[in-house]
Amino acid sequence: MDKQLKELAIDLFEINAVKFGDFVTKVGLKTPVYVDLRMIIAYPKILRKISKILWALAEDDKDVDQICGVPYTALPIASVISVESDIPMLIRRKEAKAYGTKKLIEGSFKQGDTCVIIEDVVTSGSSILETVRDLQNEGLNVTKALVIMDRQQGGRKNIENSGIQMQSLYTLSQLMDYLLEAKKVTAETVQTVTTYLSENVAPVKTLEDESAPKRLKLDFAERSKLAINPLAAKLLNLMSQKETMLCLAADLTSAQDIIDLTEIAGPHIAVLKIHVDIIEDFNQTFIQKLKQLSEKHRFLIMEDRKFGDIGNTVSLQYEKGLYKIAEWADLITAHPVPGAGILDGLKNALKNISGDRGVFLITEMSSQGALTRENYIKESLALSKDSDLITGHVCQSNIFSDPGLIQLTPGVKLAKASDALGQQYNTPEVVVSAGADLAVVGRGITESPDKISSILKYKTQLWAAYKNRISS
Ligand code: 5BU
Repeated sequence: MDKQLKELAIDLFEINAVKFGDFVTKVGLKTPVYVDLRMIIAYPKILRKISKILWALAEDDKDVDQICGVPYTALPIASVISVESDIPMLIRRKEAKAYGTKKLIEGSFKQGDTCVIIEDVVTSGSSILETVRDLQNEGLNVTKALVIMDRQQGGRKNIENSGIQMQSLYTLSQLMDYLLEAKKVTAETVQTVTTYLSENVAPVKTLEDESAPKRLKLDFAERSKLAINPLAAKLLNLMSQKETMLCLAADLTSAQDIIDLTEIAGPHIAVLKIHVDIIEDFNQTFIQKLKQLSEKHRFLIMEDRKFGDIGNTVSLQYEKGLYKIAEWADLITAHPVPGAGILDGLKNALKNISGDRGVFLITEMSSQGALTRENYIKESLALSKDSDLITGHVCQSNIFSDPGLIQLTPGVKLAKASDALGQQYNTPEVVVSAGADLAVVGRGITESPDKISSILKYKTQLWAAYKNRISS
């Protein structure tokens, strides 16, 4: 396969299907590399070769009933695959016909038929997701997308988050490596493309219903009216009034250090997030001081406890013990892994608590190799639909559309980076365009020599990105 891919990479370069320079994509973004596979119909040998190699990716899938190419570039490729594999093909119209049958999907199929999608290039994945939505609406079971080029700009994640497997012949970086090895491009061009890829992430796309109110397009004040959980409503309101999306992760081990930092940060944050079990001199006076500061500066307190046990145990952990978290933490975090029982357990601990409380479900983690994927994400989102305790989800991308829930995204730093223990960072602009409503910043602030100026930097950059998100 590797040898074939190298040869094909050179073929594509030679026929000008991969071009380097200054281009503008169909959505108006600048790019130094343009992949345009439309002209392969002028090269039947290459068309046959690319179709054969692409279909080889699905060789283990014996039970494919239908193949669907995404118009237009992938249609000839899908046709060749269909003819060679003797599997029928479907075409999704871009618009339903105004006359005759008004069918969106052309071809012959029955409910439950499995269908593989064929696409040429994936950037945000939106074309595939639109195709999946229409096929699913017709009762087809879409399992997989076979793609020639993954531009590595977020499309794979968008597609996989919607429960569709994606396999690609090339990532853009692999293609660049092959072309460099064949001396078709210079190391400088490879570097330009690498830098471009690291700085340009496509917007997050989901399978959501286009007619639903758009979480990312509504402002926080509007959204507060749509929230079911009272703390989600309160939080969205205070974010709107204080003009902040900052959740400060005060991961310090001395109570006084946390208080000192909170005194500076209080007016500029929406949430103060702590890990109570790392504080070496924890005591109730510390909690009283925090509470006073939270009232004075109008922020909420989150204990990032990451509850994850059976209902009975989490109920005890939340209410009892040394920390008595339920008494003072407005918000907590919980893993959905035990199932719905965890929410019943947490609710049970609130029997004697008069104030409002909220839970952020940890639906997707920020660390490298996190196991929170596909079905897990789907199931976690489903849990939140049945509970008024849920304030939102901890996640990395726009995986839910309910405007009354809040997306809390950790792993935020002014420069894209990672730490030595698996944490992965994105910039404020990137996380907000990926759907973050609240951005968790820890060491980006706690390790800064000038804390107030970094607090203000994060606050203003996040807010500018949010303003841009709701207006664009
Ligand atoms: P940092 O210093 O900005 O890396 O701190 C991030 C904080 O967010 C830290 O308190 C983590 O425990 C927390 N966190 C996270 O980083 N990633 C996750 O997926 C979840 C929580 Br859930």
